[in-house]
Amino acid sequence: MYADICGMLGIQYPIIQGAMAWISDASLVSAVSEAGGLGVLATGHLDAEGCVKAVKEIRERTDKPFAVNIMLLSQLADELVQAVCEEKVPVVTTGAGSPGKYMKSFKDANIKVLPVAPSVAIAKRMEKDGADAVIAEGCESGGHVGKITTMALVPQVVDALNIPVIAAGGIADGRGMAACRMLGASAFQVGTRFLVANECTVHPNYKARIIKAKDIDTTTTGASTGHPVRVIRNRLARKFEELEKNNADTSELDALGRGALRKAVVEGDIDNGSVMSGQIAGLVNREQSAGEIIKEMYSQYKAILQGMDF
Ligand code: TUI
Repeated sequence: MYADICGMLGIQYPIIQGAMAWISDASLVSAVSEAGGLGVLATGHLDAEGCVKAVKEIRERTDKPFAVNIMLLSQLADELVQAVCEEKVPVVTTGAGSPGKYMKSFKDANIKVLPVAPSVAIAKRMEKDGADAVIAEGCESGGHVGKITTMALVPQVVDALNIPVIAAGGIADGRGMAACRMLGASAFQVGTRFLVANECTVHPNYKARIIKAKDIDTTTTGASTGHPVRVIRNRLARKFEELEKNNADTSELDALGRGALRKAVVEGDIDNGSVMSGQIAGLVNREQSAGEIIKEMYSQYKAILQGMDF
Protein backbone atom coordinates (compact mmCIF):
# COMPACT_ATOMS: atom_id res chain seq x y z
CA MET A 1 0.00 0.00 0.00
CA TYR A 2 1.36 3.41 -0.98
CA ALA A 3 1.15 5.63 2.08
CA ASP A 4 0.98 9.42 2.24
CA ILE A 5 4.34 10.09 3.89
CA CYS A 6 4.25 13.71 2.72
CA GLY A 7 1.01 14.22 4.67
CA MET A 8 2.43 12.45 7.72
CA LEU A 9 5.58 14.56 7.78
CA GLY A 10 4.17 17.82 6.39
CA ILE A 11 6.56 17.88 3.43
CA GLN A 12 5.95 18.58 -0.27
CA TYR A 13 8.11 15.90 -1.96
CA PRO A 14 8.70 12.29 -0.75
CA ILE A 15 12.46 12.90 -0.60
CA ILE A 16 14.33 12.51 2.68
CA GLN A 17 17.95 13.59 2.91
CA GLY A 18 20.08 10.88 4.52
CA ALA A 19 21.94 11.94 7.66
CA MET A 20 25.71 12.12 7.19
CA ALA A 21 27.89 12.66 10.28
CA TRP A 22 30.07 15.82 10.10
CA ILE A 23 28.29 16.69 6.82
CA SER A 24 24.54 17.26 7.11
CA ASP A 25 24.59 20.43 9.16
CA ALA A 26 22.13 23.33 9.46
CA SER A 27 23.13 24.61 5.98
CA LEU A 28 22.18 21.44 4.06
CA VAL A 29 19.24 20.52 6.29
CA SER A 30 17.54 23.90 6.00
CA ALA A 31 18.13 23.99 2.21
CA VAL A 32 16.53 20.56 1.72
CA SER A 33 13.57 21.35 3.98
CA GLU A 34 13.04 24.80 2.51
CA ALA A 35 12.92 23.16 -0.95
CA GLY A 36 10.11 20.84 0.19
CA GLY A 37 12.02 17.67 1.11
CA LEU A 38 12.91 16.53 4.63
CA GLY A 39 16.35 17.76 5.74
CA VAL A 40 17.95 15.54 8.38
CA LEU A 41 20.55 16.86 10.83
CA ALA A 42 23.34 14.39 11.66
CA THR A 43 24.41 14.32 15.31
CA GLY A 44 26.94 11.45 15.26
CA HIS A 45 29.70 14.03 15.78
CA LEU A 46 27.81 16.38 18.15
CA ASP A 47 27.02 16.63 21.85
CA ALA A 48 23.65 17.85 23.13
CA GLU A 49 24.76 21.48 23.14
CA GLY A 50 25.97 21.29 19.53
CA CYS A 51 22.72 19.60 18.53
CA VAL A 52 20.53 22.28 20.14
CA LYS A 53 22.62 25.02 18.51
CA ALA A 54 22.17 23.41 15.06
CA VAL A 55 18.42 22.94 15.63
CA LYS A 56 18.05 26.63 16.49
CA GLU A 57 20.03 27.57 13.39
CA ILE A 58 17.76 25.39 11.21
CA ARG A 59 14.70 27.04 12.74
CA GLU A 60 16.12 30.48 11.98
CA ARG A 61 16.58 29.48 8.32
CA THR A 62 13.30 27.66 7.65
CA ASP A 63 9.91 27.15 9.23
CA LYS A 64 9.39 23.89 7.34
CA PRO A 65 9.62 20.43 9.00
CA PHE A 66 13.05 18.83 9.42
CA ALA A 67 14.44 15.80 11.25
CA VAL A 68 17.32 15.03 13.60
CA ASN A 69 19.16 11.73 13.27
CA ILE A 70 20.36 9.89 16.36
CA MET A 71 23.27 7.57 15.55
CA LEU A 72 22.69 5.00 18.27
CA LEU A 73 26.35 3.94 18.48
CA SER A 74 27.13 7.44 19.75
CA GLN A 75 28.32 7.46 23.38
CA LEU A 76 26.15 10.56 23.77
CA ALA A 77 22.88 9.05 22.47
CA ASP A 78 21.10 9.50 25.85
CA GLU A 79 21.82 13.22 26.08
CA LEU A 80 21.08 13.75 22.38
CA VAL A 81 17.68 12.08 22.76
CA GLN A 82 16.91 14.27 25.77
CA ALA A 83 17.90 17.36 23.76
CA VAL A 84 15.71 16.55 20.75
CA CYS A 85 12.76 15.80 23.04
CA GLU A 86 13.20 19.11 24.87
CA GLU A 87 13.45 20.92 21.54
CA LYS A 88 10.36 19.04 20.33
CA VAL A 89 11.81 18.54 16.86
CA PRO A 90 9.10 17.30 14.48
CA VAL A 91 10.83 14.10 13.26
CA VAL A 92 13.66 11.83 14.39
CA THR A 93 15.46 9.23 12.28
CA THR A 94 17.74 6.68 13.93
CA GLY A 95 20.63 4.58 12.68
CA ALA A 96 23.08 1.89 13.74
CA GLY A 97 20.83 0.33 16.38
CA SER A 98 17.36 0.00 17.81
CA PRO A 99 15.62 3.08 19.26
CA GLY A 100 13.24 0.94 21.39
CA LYS A 101 14.32 2.27 24.79
CA TYR A 102 13.82 5.88 23.66
CA MET A 103 10.46 5.38 21.96
CA LYS A 104 8.31 6.53 24.91
CA SER A 105 10.31 9.77 25.27
CA PHE A 106 9.90 10.47 21.53
CA LYS A 107 6.16 9.77 21.63
CA ASP A 108 5.65 11.90 24.75
CA ALA A 109 7.32 14.79 22.87
CA ASN A 110 5.02 14.19 19.87
CA ILE A 111 7.97 13.32 17.62
CA LYS A 112 7.52 11.10 14.55
CA VAL A 113 10.12 8.30 14.58
CA LEU A 114 11.66 6.80 11.42
CA PRO A 115 14.31 4.19 12.30
CA VAL A 116 16.67 2.69 9.74
CA ALA A 117 16.35 -1.09 9.46
CA PRO A 118 18.79 -3.26 7.46
CA SER A 119 16.70 -6.47 7.68
CA VAL A 120 13.11 -7.70 7.93
CA ALA A 121 13.50 -8.97 11.52
CA ILE A 122 14.84 -5.61 12.74
CA ALA A 123 12.15 -3.71 10.80
CA LYS A 124 9.41 -5.83 12.43
CA ARG A 125 10.83 -5.13 15.89
CA MET A 126 10.85 -1.40 15.14
CA GLU A 127 7.22 -1.49 14.02
CA LYS A 128 6.29 -3.31 17.24
CA ASP A 129 8.22 -0.71 19.27
CA GLY A 130 6.04 2.06 17.76
CA ALA A 131 7.93 3.43 14.73
CA ASP A 132 5.79 5.65 12.46
CA ALA A 133 7.57 4.39 9.32
CA VAL A 134 10.74 2.39 8.69
CA ILE A 135 13.66 3.31 6.46
CA ALA A 136 14.68 0.08 4.68
CA GLU A 137 18.32 0.75 3.85
CA GLY A 138 20.14 -1.49 1.38
CA CYS A 139 23.87 -2.09 1.40
CA GLU A 140 24.39 0.18 -1.63
CA SER A 141 24.31 3.06 0.88
CA GLY A 142 27.34 4.95 2.10
CA GLY A 143 28.54 4.65 5.69
CA HIS A 144 27.49 1.87 8.05
CA VAL A 145 25.62 -0.77 6.05
CA GLY A 146 23.74 -4.05 6.44
CA LYS A 147 24.05 -7.06 4.17
CA ILE A 148 21.02 -6.92 1.86
CA THR A 149 20.57 -4.89 -1.31
CA THR A 150 17.80 -2.30 -1.65
CA MET A 151 16.20 -4.35 -4.46
CA ALA A 152 15.84 -7.42 -2.23
CA LEU A 153 15.22 -5.67 1.10
CA VAL A 154 12.49 -3.15 0.28
CA PRO A 155 9.75 -5.52 -1.01
CA GLN A 156 10.39 -7.98 1.82
CA VAL A 157 10.07 -5.23 4.44
CA VAL A 158 6.98 -3.84 2.67
CA ASP A 159 5.31 -7.28 2.85
CA ALA A 160 6.24 -7.81 6.51
CA LEU A 161 5.04 -4.44 7.88
CA ASN A 162 1.82 -2.46 8.12
CA ILE A 163 3.52 0.94 8.49
CA PRO A 164 4.95 2.89 5.51
CA VAL A 165 8.39 1.99 4.20
CA ILE A 166 10.98 4.51 3.03
CA ALA A 167 13.58 3.08 0.62
CA ALA A 168 17.25 3.96 0.97
CA GLY A 169 20.47 2.89 -0.72
CA GLY A 170 21.40 3.53 -4.34
CA ILE A 171 18.79 6.21 -5.07
CA ALA A 172 20.13 9.34 -6.80
CA ASP A 173 17.62 10.13 -9.56
CA GLY A 174 13.96 9.76 -10.55
CA ARG A 175 14.56 6.27 -11.94
CA GLY A 176 15.76 5.04 -8.56
CA MET A 177 12.71 6.61 -6.91
CA ALA A 178 10.32 5.04 -9.44
CA ALA A 179 12.00 1.63 -9.08
CA CYS A 180 11.62 1.75 -5.30
CA ARG A 181 8.03 2.92 -5.67
CA MET A 182 7.39 -0.25 -7.71
CA LEU A 183 8.86 -2.25 -4.81
CA GLY A 184 6.27 -0.71 -2.50
CA ALA A 185 8.20 2.16 -0.92
CA SER A 186 6.25 5.33 -0.09
CA ALA A 187 9.23 7.72 0.09
CA PHE A 188 12.93 7.77 -0.71
CA GLN A 189 16.04 8.60 1.28
CA VAL A 190 18.90 10.16 -0.66
CA GLY A 191 22.40 10.70 0.76
CA THR A 192 25.20 10.65 -1.79
CA ARG A 193 23.55 13.04 -4.25
CA PHE A 194 23.06 15.67 -1.53
CA LEU A 195 26.78 15.45 -0.73
CA VAL A 196 27.42 17.57 -3.82
CA ALA A 197 24.63 20.10 -3.19
CA ASN A 198 25.80 23.72 -3.27
CA GLU A 199 24.58 24.12 0.30
CA CYS A 200 26.54 21.07 1.52
CA THR A 201 29.56 22.32 3.48
CA VAL A 202 31.69 19.18 3.05
CA HIS A 203 35.28 19.93 1.89
CA PRO A 204 35.51 20.61 -1.90
CA ASN A 205 37.99 17.71 -2.28
CA TYR A 206 35.29 15.33 -0.97
CA LYS A 207 32.72 16.68 -3.45
CA ALA A 208 35.21 16.41 -6.31
CA ARG A 209 35.96 12.78 -5.38
CA ILE A 210 32.24 11.91 -5.45
CA ILE A 211 31.81 13.60 -8.83
CA LYS A 212 34.83 11.70 -10.20
CA ALA A 213 33.73 8.34 -8.77
CA LYS A 214 32.96 5.36 -11.01
CA ASP A 215 30.49 2.55 -10.26
CA ILE A 216 33.14 0.26 -8.78
CA ASP A 217 34.98 2.82 -6.64
CA THR A 218 33.43 1.97 -3.26
CA THR A 219 34.23 -0.90 -0.93
CA THR A 220 33.23 -1.91 2.58
CA THR A 221 35.73 -1.99 5.41
CA GLY A 222 35.45 -2.91 9.08
CA ALA A 223 33.23 -6.00 8.67
CA SER A 224 35.35 -7.77 11.29
CA THR A 225 34.42 -5.10 13.88
CA GLY A 226 30.70 -5.82 13.35
CA HIS A 227 30.19 -2.40 11.76
CA PRO A 228 30.99 -2.52 8.06
CA VAL A 229 31.27 0.91 6.46
CA ARG A 230 30.98 1.70 2.74
CA VAL A 231 33.67 4.14 1.60
CA ILE A 232 35.50 5.21 -1.54
CA ARG A 233 38.54 2.94 -1.87
CA ASN A 234 41.67 4.95 -1.00
CA ARG A 235 44.93 4.59 0.96
CA LEU A 236 43.03 4.32 4.26
CA ALA A 237 40.62 1.69 2.91
CA ARG A 238 43.54 -0.38 1.61
CA LYS A 239 45.22 -0.18 5.04
CA PHE A 240 41.98 -1.43 6.60
CA GLU A 241 41.78 -4.29 4.11
CA GLU A 242 45.37 -5.27 4.83
CA LEU A 243 44.83 -5.27 8.61
CA GLU A 244 41.60 -7.24 8.30
CA LYS A 245 43.27 -9.79 6.04
CA ASN A 246 45.86 -10.29 8.76
CA ASN A 247 43.14 -10.67 11.42
CA ALA A 248 44.10 -7.50 13.27
CA ASP A 249 42.17 -7.02 16.48
CA THR A 250 39.28 -4.58 16.80
CA SER A 251 41.24 -2.08 18.89
CA GLU A 252 43.81 -1.67 16.11
CA LEU A 253 41.06 -1.15 13.50
CA ASP A 254 39.23 1.28 15.79
CA ALA A 255 42.43 3.29 16.21
CA LEU A 256 42.86 3.53 12.43
CA GLY A 257 39.23 4.65 12.00
CA ARG A 258 39.23 7.22 14.80
CA GLY A 259 38.96 10.76 13.42
CA ALA A 260 39.10 9.47 9.83
CA LEU A 261 35.72 10.86 8.73
CA ARG A 262 36.55 14.31 10.11
CA LYS A 263 39.90 14.18 8.28
CA ALA A 264 38.11 13.74 4.93
CA VAL A 265 35.10 16.00 5.56
CA VAL A 266 36.79 18.92 7.34
CA GLU A 267 40.44 18.76 6.27
CA GLY A 268 39.78 17.45 2.76
CA ASP A 269 42.31 14.61 3.13
CA ILE A 270 40.63 12.16 0.76
CA ASP A 271 43.61 9.77 0.71
CA ASN A 272 43.99 9.15 4.45
CA GLY A 273 40.47 10.05 5.56
CA SER A 274 37.24 8.07 5.40
CA VAL A 275 35.32 9.12 2.27
CA MET A 276 31.93 7.54 2.96
CA SER A 277 29.81 7.22 -0.18
CA GLY A 278 27.07 5.10 -1.69
CA GLN A 279 27.57 2.89 -4.74
CA ILE A 280 25.50 5.35 -6.78
CA ALA A 281 28.32 7.96 -6.70
CA GLY A 282 29.11 7.06 -10.33
CA LEU A 283 25.77 8.59 -11.30
CA VAL A 284 26.40 11.83 -9.39
CA ASN A 285 28.29 14.12 -11.71
CA ARG A 286 27.57 17.77 -10.96
CA GLU A 287 27.00 20.24 -8.19
CA GLN A 288 23.49 21.74 -8.01
CA SER A 289 21.41 23.43 -5.34
CA ALA A 290 19.38 21.17 -3.04
CA GLY A 291 16.22 22.65 -4.59
CA GLU A 292 17.38 21.79 -8.12
CA ILE A 293 18.24 18.24 -7.06
CA ILE A 294 14.82 17.71 -5.47
CA LYS A 295 12.85 19.23 -8.36
CA GLU A 296 14.84 17.36 -11.00
CA MET A 297 14.52 14.00 -9.22
CA TYR A 298 10.80 14.47 -8.57
CA SER A 299 9.97 15.55 -12.13
CA GLN A 300 11.85 12.53 -13.56
CA TYR A 301 9.97 10.30 -11.11
CA LYS A 302 6.58 11.77 -12.02
CA ALA A 303 7.30 11.52 -15.76
CA ILE A 304 8.17 7.82 -15.37
CA LEU A 305 5.02 7.06 -13.35
CA GLN A 306 2.78 9.00 -15.75
CA GLY A 307 4.31 7.25 -18.77
CA MET A 308 3.47 3.86 -17.34
CA ASP A 309 0.51 1.89 -18.50
CA PHE A 310 -1.33 1.15 -15.25
O1 TUI B 1 23.86 4.43 10.51
C1 TUI B 1 23.94 4.42 9.29
N1 TUI B 1 25.01 4.89 8.62
C2 TUI B 1 26.13 5.37 9.22
S1 TUI B 1 26.41 5.56 10.88
C3 TUI B 1 27.93 6.11 10.59
S2 TUI B 1 29.03 6.54 11.84
C4 TUI B 1 29.86 5.05 12.07
N2 TUI B 1 31.15 5.06 11.86
C5 TUI B 1 31.86 3.93 12.03
C6 TUI B 1 31.26 2.75 12.42
C7 TUI B 1 29.92 2.73 12.57
C8 TUI B 1 29.19 3.90 12.40
C9 TUI B 1 28.18 6.15 9.26
N3 TUI B 1 27.17 5.75 8.53
N4 TUI B 1 22.94 3.93 8.54
C10 TUI B 1 21.80 3.37 9.12
C11 TUI B 1 22.00 1.96 9.50
N5 TUI B 1 21.46 1.44 10.55
N6 TUI B 1 22.71 1.04 8.84
C12 TUI B 1 22.59 -0.12 9.54
C13 TUI B 1 21.78 0.16 10.62
C14 TUI B 1 21.31 -0.70 11.67
C15 TUI B 1 22.06 -1.79 12.12
C16 TUI B 1 21.56 -2.57 13.16
C17 TUI B 1 20.09 -0.42 12.27
C18 TUI B 1 19.60 -1.19 13.28
C19 TUI B 1 20.33 -2.25 13.73
O2 TUI B 1 19.80 -2.95 14.74
C20 TUI B 1 20.57 -3.89 15.43
C21 TUI B 1 19.77 -4.41 16.56
O3 TUI B 1 20.12 -5.50 17.01
O4 TUI B 1 18.83 -3.76 16.98
